[in-house]
Amino acid sequence: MPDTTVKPKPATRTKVKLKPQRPPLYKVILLNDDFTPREFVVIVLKAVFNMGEEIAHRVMLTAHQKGACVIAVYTRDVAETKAKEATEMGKAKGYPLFFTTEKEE
Ligand code: TYC
Repeated sequence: MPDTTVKPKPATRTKVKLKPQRPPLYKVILLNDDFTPREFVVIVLKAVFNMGEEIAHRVMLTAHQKGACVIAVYTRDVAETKAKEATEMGKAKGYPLFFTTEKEE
């Protein structure tokens, strides 16, 4: 008689390595222009990016001298919302102040 008993399979395990997934981060970049008053740039940096006076002033000067300055890093949604909000503050006053975002490598 053939052996028809069902034999249990030997236990096999597949190791699934779970890599913790971090969301990609986006830089918010402040661009220089020739028209927005320096003090107004400082006001926007303080209001939208929660900077203190000293840091905001230093960041504004860096953009003024170098043409642009990375000011913060956030998840995509937060970066885009803050860049838009800050750009809108300038627009409301008729200034060409501009904040953009860029994915971090
Ligand atoms: N360059 C502007 C001026 O001389 C000031 C300024 C600084 C504007 C930084 C934008 O991102 C900026 N009035």
